[in-house]
Amino acid sequence: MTKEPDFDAVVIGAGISGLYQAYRLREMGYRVLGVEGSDDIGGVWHHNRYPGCRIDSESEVYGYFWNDQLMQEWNWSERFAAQPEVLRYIHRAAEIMDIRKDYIFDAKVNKAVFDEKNNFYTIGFQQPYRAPLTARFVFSALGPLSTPQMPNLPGINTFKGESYHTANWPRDPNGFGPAKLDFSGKRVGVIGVGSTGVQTIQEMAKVAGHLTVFLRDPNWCTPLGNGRMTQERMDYIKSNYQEFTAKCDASLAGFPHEFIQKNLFDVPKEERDATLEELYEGPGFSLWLGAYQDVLSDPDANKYVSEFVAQKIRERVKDPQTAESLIPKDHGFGMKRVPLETGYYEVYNQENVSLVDLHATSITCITPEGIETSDGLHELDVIIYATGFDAVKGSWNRIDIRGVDGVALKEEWDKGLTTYMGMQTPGFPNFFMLVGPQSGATFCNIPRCSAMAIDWLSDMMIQAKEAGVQRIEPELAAAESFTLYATKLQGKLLLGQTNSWFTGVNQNIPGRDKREVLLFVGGNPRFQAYCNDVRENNYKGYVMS
Ligand code: N01
Repeated sequence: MTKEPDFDAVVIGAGISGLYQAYRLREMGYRVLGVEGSDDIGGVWHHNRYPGCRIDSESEVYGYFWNDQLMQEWNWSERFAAQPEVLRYIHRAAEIMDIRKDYIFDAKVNKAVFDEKNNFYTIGFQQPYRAPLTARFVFSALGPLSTPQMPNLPGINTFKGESYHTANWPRDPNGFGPAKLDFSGKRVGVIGVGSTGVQTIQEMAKVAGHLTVFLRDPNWCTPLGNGRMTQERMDYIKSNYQEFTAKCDASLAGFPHEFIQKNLFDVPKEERDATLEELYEGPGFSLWLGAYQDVLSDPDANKYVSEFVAQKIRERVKDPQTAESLIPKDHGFGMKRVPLETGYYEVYNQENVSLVDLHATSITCITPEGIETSDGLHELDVIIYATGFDAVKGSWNRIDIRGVDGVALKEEWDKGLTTYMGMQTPGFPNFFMLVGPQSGATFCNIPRCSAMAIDWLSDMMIQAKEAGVQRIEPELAAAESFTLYATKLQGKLLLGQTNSWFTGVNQNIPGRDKREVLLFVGGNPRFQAYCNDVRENNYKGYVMS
């Protein structure tokens, strides 16, 4: 005699993906419960409230394309929306889906154990007052960039001033944005120059008495091209959503940029330089995802574009030594996520800003007074850690997830990551990942690509419901074949040969010094084609019972 679970499905996470997945399951007639560790919806947009936080995607393509009502009623105020507006958008979407009532909050999952006899998971919570519950299917929408990572520095807890990690920024208790903290006149230090650090530095330079940027490996940053969204533009977008959707779907990473279908050196120098100039000034990822088709795969083409951007940095930063410190030496353009900026390089020309090149002098420790490097102490009132995340696998690794025979997911992944379309790992029946390792949505405009993955999973769940399926699991051979495909595709791009969160390397986490295939970088069209082929062939590679 088997037991019935408390719920047909549990969705972990109330970010953009989790909310939509919970909504789809409920609309399909599943008894679903959403569980969220935090006190409200919004995921990364709820937590990342640092000053300057905004999307690097064009506002109109960052959203729930499937929700016509929302698409028609929402008016973005900027071409690249700031965090409070994005969070407001998510709140409005939740209202339209009427999804809050299906969630519990302050419910941080710390355990999910598969019960083979009953084909369900027992889910435990960090909060001792929350009793464990059971669910047939688990949809984990944990987010690939949602577990903040502090640096491994001695004395980090001794600092007597204010310190913040950007992903745990204090909130405005009465609004959607950051708490109103006053940095004026203060000595502020920022560690980290990824997308977050760049956005933070730009804002801090405007208000701090003195800003010191602690820079290890610089990134190739290009202009964001932000501006007010005009009503005419918004009207145009609303009447042409289909066109925008189609353009994103056909692109590598779900953005409205397309690679030029020519190799860089096949174009005369004058023309190619003019094109690069135009793309550099273009909005968003114009240069990263819209340049010549071989820039991210051919070392010479990549070198040419890298030199082009290096020259821009030299032109924009007055002090030649500072400019050289800001030019990446360890990777070419586009091999890591390109941060988008607005006046970032000019910040280093300001009197109140100084740069500490950690290749010349390294941080030895944090003291009560500030940050000490091998050159001496930098006295500070505030330290901002823009030091990123335990990316992609991190949020899953923090939950004790057990599959068949009590095997731990983390241990399986430590041996080598194998997934079927980034949605499941063999040996963990009924446990699905949204925007997880090797998912096409992770190297993509996440709202758009995660919705596609959720729609795909939902089709499978409709069929499973009709057939009374209680157990869904990928075959090992199918998962190995998919992972091999993802590995081959990563091998074709130069970013596969670079250490970054894309490839799972994190200097702050012991043992994370080897590259792995964490993302599906073959592009959204290839990923969709793969998933559709599986669906059209009666979910080949799956065992359902
Ligand atoms: O994190 P990161 P992030 N000493 O890992 C430095 C998304 N995002 O939060 O490179 C000194 O990129 C580290 O230095 P190094 C976006 O996908 C999106 O900026 O290891 N430095 C690096 O500079 C992005 O890619 C938006 O040498 C230390 C930085 O910290 C992803 O989030 C906006 C250090 C970490 O950079 C992650 O971005 C913002 C140490 N001990 C972010 N430890 C949107 O627009 C770490 N660093 C949607």
